[in-house]
Amino acid sequence: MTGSLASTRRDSYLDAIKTFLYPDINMKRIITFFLLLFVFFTVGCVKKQTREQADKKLSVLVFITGVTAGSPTYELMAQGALEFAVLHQNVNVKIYEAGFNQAEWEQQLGEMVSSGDYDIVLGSNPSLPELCANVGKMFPDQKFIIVDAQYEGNPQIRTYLYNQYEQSLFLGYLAGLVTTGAMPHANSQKRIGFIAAQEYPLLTKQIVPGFLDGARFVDPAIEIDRRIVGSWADANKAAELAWAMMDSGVDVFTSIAGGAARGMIKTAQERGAYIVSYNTNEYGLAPGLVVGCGIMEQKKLITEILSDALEGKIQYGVSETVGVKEGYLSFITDDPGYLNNLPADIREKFEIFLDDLRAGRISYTVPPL
Ligand code: RBF
Repeated sequence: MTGSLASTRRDSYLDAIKTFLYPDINMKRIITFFLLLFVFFTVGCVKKQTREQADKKLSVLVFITGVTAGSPTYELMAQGALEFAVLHQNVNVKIYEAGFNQAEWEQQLGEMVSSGDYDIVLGSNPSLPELCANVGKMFPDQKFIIVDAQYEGNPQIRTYLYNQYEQSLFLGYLAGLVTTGAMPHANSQKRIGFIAAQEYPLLTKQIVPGFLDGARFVDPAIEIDRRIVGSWADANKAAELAWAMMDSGVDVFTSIAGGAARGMIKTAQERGAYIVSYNTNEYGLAPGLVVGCGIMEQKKLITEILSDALEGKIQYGVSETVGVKEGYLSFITDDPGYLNNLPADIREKFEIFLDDLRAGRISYTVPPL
């Protein structure tokens, strides 16, 4: 009984397999019908997707407020946008360098925008939103997305501000450890140096104060010597300033000076002083002397912004602040320039501070802009 049941079941399986392998004419028609249906459906879906992607075009003007070379924030923005355009055929990117004459920037921006060729203008500079607001009055459909800036309430402008007070805190803390530490070029004075190209609110209210606050977490007696070059390109002037600062006891420098910073590096190499850098990996610029580099995830932010812009997901009129906790500002600890040139005790103290900062265990108030 059980045996005959099993053989009946086996026979029906065999029949099903035979029908599938050698279908009769009706079965063939049915299979062909479903196969064709499947093919039509798939082709339809792919075509719809391609049409949708082709519909989403984005034309971007990257407006460089200065020149790209020598300014990490601009280099990373331009690279990020160009790489995005390589990966997205429907995205068109034009890089425009406005040069160092700030008095001409607004007019240049107006001329570029007047062509009507660009869906968005992308820039990276704290002074840009005001110029965009002025130009935007004449071109009400133009949209502007500016990073490294804070501006709210204008429906044509979106901004993203890096919390540079936080980067200043940890770079200042490292400078404090260096100037008070036992290192070959460190002297007995507790004096750190800051060379800036020009005064502007982000620098004066957050970056320089953050650098000194960070150093004073190490030792409240540390003093800062801060000087202004008056140019983002004049390396000779920066070299002279650095020379005078070393005469007054500075043994560790930082700078926000674009290409002019090369002069400070030259002096540090000639006389022996240390450097900590903002925003990008500069260990190789003066091996043994550049002992710490922060990193700004500008490329990552630019890529995210362009993805959102392509999807039409940018919210205008608002500003967002991104910093250490959000993962947009950090420090490069895995470079030989850091690992080989700082004593282990300094690195240990510094990394504890970094961890504490990331975990919210350091208490500080970011000064308002
Ligand atoms: N940073 C640069 O690296 N290169 C520049 O040429 C440059 N020009 C600037 C011009 C103005 C008017 C302002 C306000 C800032 C400029 N910055 C420049 C600073 C830059 O936008 C940013 O604040 C710093 O790099 C700190 O992240």
